[in-house]
Amino acid sequence: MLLGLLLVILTLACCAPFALHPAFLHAGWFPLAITNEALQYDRQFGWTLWICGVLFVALQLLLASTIVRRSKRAAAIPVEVESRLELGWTVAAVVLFVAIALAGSRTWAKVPVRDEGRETIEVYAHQFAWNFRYSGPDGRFGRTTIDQISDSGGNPFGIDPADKRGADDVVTATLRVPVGRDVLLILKSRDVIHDFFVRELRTKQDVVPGMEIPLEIHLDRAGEYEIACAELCGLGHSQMRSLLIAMPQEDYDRWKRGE
Ligand SMILES: [Cu+2]
Repeated sequence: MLLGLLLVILTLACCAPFALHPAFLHAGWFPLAITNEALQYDRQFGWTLWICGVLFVALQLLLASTIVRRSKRAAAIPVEVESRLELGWTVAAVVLFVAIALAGSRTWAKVPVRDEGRETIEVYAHQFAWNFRYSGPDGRFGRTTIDQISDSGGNPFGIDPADKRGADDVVTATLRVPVGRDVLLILKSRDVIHDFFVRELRTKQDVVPGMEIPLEIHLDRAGEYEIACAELCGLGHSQMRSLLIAMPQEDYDRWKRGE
């Protein structure tokens, strides 16, 4: 009897932090979602949380009521295995969780990849900073070499001065992107594994040395958002932050021209 009561109290205590949170019902406990994909991830997260929450409460209450009912009987009753019931809920659980997983992977696969009119920006991570490179008016990136890399000399990418295509490349410590346009980020690391994380995008992407990892984003809302490194990458990891500045296309063009 006491065990049943304890189970009910524990179940309610587990639900209380969610139910009592003032923003719970309208998912206002999340940071702003600034892309369509982010909204879809939130929706998926909400569904998963609700389904698991309702099942959790229902099953705990069922367990508690079974314990209470059995405790009222004087003698122990032998347990009969109802194989059809067992099979039923096992199959139901499998179907439910496979459906949740499929819905999640569909959301993930919907992230668009298009080529035309896309702005490509290189993201170069190193201990413990982010750098960003944009092609200039010629629309092409210049060649880079490791021996040209110089943080103090203002050339963190190692742009080779011998390559004319790189003369107009723009390098910054904050990431500026045009609003309303597809942006392809090419993520690279100079040393160890870092992770590009913007919570408003709901996206984390590892940045692995020796690889060029594409990440496409599309922002419809101007604003400034924090970029954090989400991979423990060394002593200065906590300071490895930058800013994502989403700006209207005209402002972006003007900024790129240096006006
Ligand atoms: Cu890092």
